[in-house]
Amino acid sequence: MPDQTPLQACQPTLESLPVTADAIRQDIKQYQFYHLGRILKDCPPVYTYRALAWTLRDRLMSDWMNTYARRDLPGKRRAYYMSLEFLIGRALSNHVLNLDLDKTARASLQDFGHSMEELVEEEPDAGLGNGGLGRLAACFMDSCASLDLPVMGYGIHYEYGMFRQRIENGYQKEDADHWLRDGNPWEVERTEFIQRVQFGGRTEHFTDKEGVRHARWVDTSDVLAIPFDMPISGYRNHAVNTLRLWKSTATDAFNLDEFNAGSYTEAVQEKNHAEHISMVLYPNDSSENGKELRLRQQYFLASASLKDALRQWHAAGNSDLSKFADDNVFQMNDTHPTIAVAELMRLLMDDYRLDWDKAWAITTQCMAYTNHTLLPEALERWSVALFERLLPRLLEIIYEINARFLRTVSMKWPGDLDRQRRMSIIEEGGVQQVRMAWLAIVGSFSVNGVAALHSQLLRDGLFRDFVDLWPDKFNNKTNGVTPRRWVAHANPGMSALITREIGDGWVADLSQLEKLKPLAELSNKAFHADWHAAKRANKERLAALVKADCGVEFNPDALFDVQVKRIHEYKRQLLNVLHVIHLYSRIKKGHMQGWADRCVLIGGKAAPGYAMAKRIIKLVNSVAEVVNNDPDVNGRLKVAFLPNYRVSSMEIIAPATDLSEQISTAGKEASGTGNMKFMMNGALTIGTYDGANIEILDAVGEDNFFLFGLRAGEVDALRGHYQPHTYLEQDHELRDVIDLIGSGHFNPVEPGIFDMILGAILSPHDPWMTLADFRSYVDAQNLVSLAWHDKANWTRMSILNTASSGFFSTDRTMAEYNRDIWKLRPA
Ligand code: 26W
Repeated sequence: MPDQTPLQACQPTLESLPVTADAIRQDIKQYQFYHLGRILKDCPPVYTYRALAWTLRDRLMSDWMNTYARRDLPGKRRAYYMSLEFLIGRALSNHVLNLDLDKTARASLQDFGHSMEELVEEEPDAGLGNGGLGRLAACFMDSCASLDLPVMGYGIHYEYGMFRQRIENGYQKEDADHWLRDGNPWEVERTEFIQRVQFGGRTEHFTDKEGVRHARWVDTSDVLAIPFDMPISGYRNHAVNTLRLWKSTATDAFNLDEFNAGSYTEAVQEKNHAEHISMVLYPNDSSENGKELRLRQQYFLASASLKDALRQWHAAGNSDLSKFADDNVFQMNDTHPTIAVAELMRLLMDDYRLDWDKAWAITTQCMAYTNHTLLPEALERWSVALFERLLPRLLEIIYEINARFLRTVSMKWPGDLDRQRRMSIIEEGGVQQVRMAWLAIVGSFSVNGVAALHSQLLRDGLFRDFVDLWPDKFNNKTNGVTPRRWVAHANPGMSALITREIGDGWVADLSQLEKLKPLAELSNKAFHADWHAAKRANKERLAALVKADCGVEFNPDALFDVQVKRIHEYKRQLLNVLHVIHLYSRIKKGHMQGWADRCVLIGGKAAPGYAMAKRIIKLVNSVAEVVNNDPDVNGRLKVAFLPNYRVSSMEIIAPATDLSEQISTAGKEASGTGNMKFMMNGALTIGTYDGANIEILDAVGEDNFFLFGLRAGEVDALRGHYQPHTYLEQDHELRDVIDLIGSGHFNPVEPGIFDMILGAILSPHDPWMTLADFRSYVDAQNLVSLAWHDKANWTRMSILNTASSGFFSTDRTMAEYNRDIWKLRPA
């Protein structure tokens, strides 16, 4: 409820509804009967879920309004988190936790014949994101609310979220995720704040009465952006922030000519076209595909959000635009929304008639950019021709930004044409392209990476020229995850245990987990036993899920070895599979010295167009099929591929994991955040010196972490003379693994299907250098198995991992963004 106008009509502080079990029960009944038209008896659980969701949303409403009433004052500074992705997952239990209503809500459900657990399962995941970047945005929103920071999220109200993954004959199949089919009980549609977004058309330049030159964008095809607000509750602090998601729709003005000519359906088609913009999330998380609709989405988000932020700022009683940057900051989640730089310039100049210098000063004082990847194929570039057609006025502005910027460059480095070419926002060459990362850097006052190594590599590599020019713009903000969802909610058993020992202050201040350190000592037998029992119960819960979804039996006493994340060559699920095959071949040969029984779980989605990633999934499933059914294995090794990995599955997986696989090629994983979820839940990590693994290693100490593999510098140094065959020659265990795949042992009825995988890892051009790390990985895995045998010491290391994970709370991350970039005052 972020606007003053409706609030002024009501009293300054709105009363909240009663939160007794009776009152809640009464409201659920009310919604179920009077609103949904379902009688109590035999009501399908989905309706009871919806009635409960509305009942709880009602309990958030007064805090939601009051949060904005407190903040909606002139001169109050705010941040806006702009992201094409918010991977929220489910909201019900999150709000229940934040409102401290778990016991009450359970008690209120007696009459309905459904348990809380059943109702929770009725909520579809809000899968409005691909992976790490989208989930990070959701964790950030949670922490901002819990810190009572005035931050609003801006995103897209996708009708279809991340596709659902099915496995058929070992292959990934995609189904549409129509998560909004039955409506979304949490959201509030706010048609009073609709914005109009322009596309196409042409620009006109003219001189006003005072003789000043201006531009206007005319003959455009417009679409409307309707905001849907999702409440983001803070942890027990009565703060409720807003995630505002824009849905596209046609303007009401139908094409009347066509209408009158009897072409009703053609006129309606326009509506269809407009609605496409927010129809579906693009399922690529590492390579841009240059699709026009994607650029439309990006501009749609940027334009609607900036107009809305300007509207809010005016509504709060402000008018002097020279103060706009004092009151507003926009954090851009990767380059996806960075057309916002040019759009804010356009709004300030064309709509508010500011001159270039004033508009540029404002823009560059309120834009901030976060980079999430170093992979060159993920760097967004848009063809100038496409820009010209879709956003002609924005292209003009980008050209002007670039011309002025290149003048700065040439003043600093006169005659250095090569540098100018490298730094130009417009890439010349066959097809001219707009480099969105360069636009973001030039237009922002802050540029950050997401882990210490990542930020360093950006400084030394990709962004080097810009660091030479503006060293103070660049900073690091190591990622985190929210401990509310990822520990308090996902791991109630361990949470109760921690609270019993150190009180519940850790939920809002994760650094307090440090207090567990003394309890890790081996002498604390009782605590150790309870810790182990909590983990064991979580493993049973995961084993049930694996049984149900994969048909594979996991023994909760075995080591649970887990890798879940998007499937990508740089993340090296292949290295994991090579190790699994190696374990299998050890069993076949009877080499059982130091053996530990393992259950290996792999899960993740492959981008639908990424053939190699899809083949890797097939390999995992084929290996699983053979290993799980070979009588020689006899249950000592189990392998499963968990279909449709998503936020709600991670809530079961992380608490049950013993060993977290973080095995990317060094220098390629910007940060990783799954690594943090596992650590918080007491898993040990086997990992490369990459991304936030390095900071995890620092925090927990090298004795409690299984480090292996080349460092980023070594990977770089090896490029150009990488010789995978030398590893084969030196390592007969590696040879056995490769031979086993090559022999067709895992694909007797589909000959040749894994040739492309062997071709990739045996190539001297393999950018991920999988074979270079095989030996050191297997050695580290052998140490894992040895460590697993010493149960007491494993539990000690597990406790130490949780106890050392405080730094990885997004509360800390957000506090750093706020201290260094946003500079907001908690309300
Ligand atoms: C344009 C296609 C596209 C879409 C998404 C390219 C790149 C992306 C993202 C940047 C991919 C992503 O999710 N990156 C991940 O961001 C996480 C949060 O910072 C990091 O923890 C991961 O290491 C990083 O891969």
